[in-house]
Amino acid sequence: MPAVVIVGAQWGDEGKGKATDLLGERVDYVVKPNGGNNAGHTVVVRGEKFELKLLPAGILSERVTPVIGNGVVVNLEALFEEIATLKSRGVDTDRLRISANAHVVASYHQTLDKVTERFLGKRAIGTTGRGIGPAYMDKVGRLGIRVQDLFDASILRQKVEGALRQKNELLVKLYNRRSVEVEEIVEELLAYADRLRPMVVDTVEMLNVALDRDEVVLMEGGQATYLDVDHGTYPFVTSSNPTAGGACIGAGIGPTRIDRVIGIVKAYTTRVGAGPFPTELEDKWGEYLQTTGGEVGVNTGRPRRCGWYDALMIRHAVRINGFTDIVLTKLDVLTGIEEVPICTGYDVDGVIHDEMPMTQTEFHHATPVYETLPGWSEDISTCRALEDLPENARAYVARLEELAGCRISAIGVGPDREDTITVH
Ligand code: 2SA
Ligand code: GDP
Ligand code: MG
Repeated sequence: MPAVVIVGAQWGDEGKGKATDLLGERVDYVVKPNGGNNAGHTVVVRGEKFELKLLPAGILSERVTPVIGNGVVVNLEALFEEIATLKSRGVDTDRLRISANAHVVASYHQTLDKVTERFLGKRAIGTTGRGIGPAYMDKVGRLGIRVQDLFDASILRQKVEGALRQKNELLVKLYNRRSVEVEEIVEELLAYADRLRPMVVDTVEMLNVALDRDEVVLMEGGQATYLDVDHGTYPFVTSSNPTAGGACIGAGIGPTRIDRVIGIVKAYTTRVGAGPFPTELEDKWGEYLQTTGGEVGVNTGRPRRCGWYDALMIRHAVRINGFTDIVLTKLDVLTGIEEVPICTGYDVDGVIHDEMPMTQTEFHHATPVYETLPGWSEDISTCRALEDLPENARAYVARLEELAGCRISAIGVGPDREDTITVH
């Protein structure tokens, strides 16, 4: 298996971190292709909990080279803070490599993220406030600062000048904020240049040479399919492409080198931030999933909105990403629910849809049509084979597989590395 992609199939927090960590034992490189320190992965290794924000989960596997790809936006303060925290817990972070083409998130990006959200008021996206959107806007608008710019002070100064000319107009005239000085930003960024230098390489060459040697490269998508700026619930999305195609771009690996695309699917649905969510539960069951599943944002501490499994979303995600298989996570959270609903259709103003509707307005107005399966009450956290699962849990998994049109190759039954069923 030369190149493998991991993608979240819903709105994030499906358990991509744990899936990457599990595969980490068999891979040589783990690349983060998109996003920044808006991501949040909780990985539990033999009872010890690690929370990763900017770094790829592969950093926890000793034999893996973790890579921050060109498609990532890097907040340098957050980077060195996370490195220091991991180091203090005995994790070797010296293997980390960063693309020279990755963009930098500067303090003005964070300011802009926060003031824009405030300005939007009721229409706010509910971003993580980490400056991700403004940094990607600058990248596409050709006003971005790249990691390599930190190694040439005069180029850096020119680029910061160019970016701030436009930002200060916005900050002062529209948002009534103070203007940002060029030297302040140049100093802020240059302070990291010497420490950054040894980690920065041509990651595209490094990864493609590794693939030529038959080494295994895993691309670990941040966020998820329905937060994708093209395929997600726009405008309630992040500003990158967390889908499988985006992984190729963000890592510089061609699609022909990929032979496995793994979709990470939670056994129910969650979302942080604003935006439509047809199966959202605002009753005791929503609270039940939130509490039992420990559904709280890793980065921002926001409670995640919770709802039942939505089969239309997953089938569509299988298509967008070309999943070869699915890892189903958090099945254990459904234990004890007498009847488990699965959304198999949407009622949009009296019209029944059995596939994702074409327009956002229809999605906003969708009322879920449920099919209900009998639940199970047995503790499944110690199950390690499909045969160990109670019959009703097996039937639930089989129905999800059928509705998705894609094989389920592993099932999560608890947060620890070991709490996994591999399906043969
Ligand atoms: P942004 O900050 O511009 O990327 O926000 C835009 C939308 O994308 C959502 N988003 C996320 N959704 C789920 N998990 C994410 N990571 C953290 C976690 C989130 C946290 O793993 O828990 O700590 O709150 C993540 N990152 C971005 C965001 O909620 C907006 O809807
Ligand atoms: P990511 O952003 O996709 O990596 O997911 P997060 O780490 O933000 O959220 C997933 C949460 O579920 C984490 O707290 C994991 O430790 C936990 N988790 C992952 N898989 C399982 C599972 O199968 N069962 C349970 N109970 N928890 C899990
Ligand atoms: Mg997360």
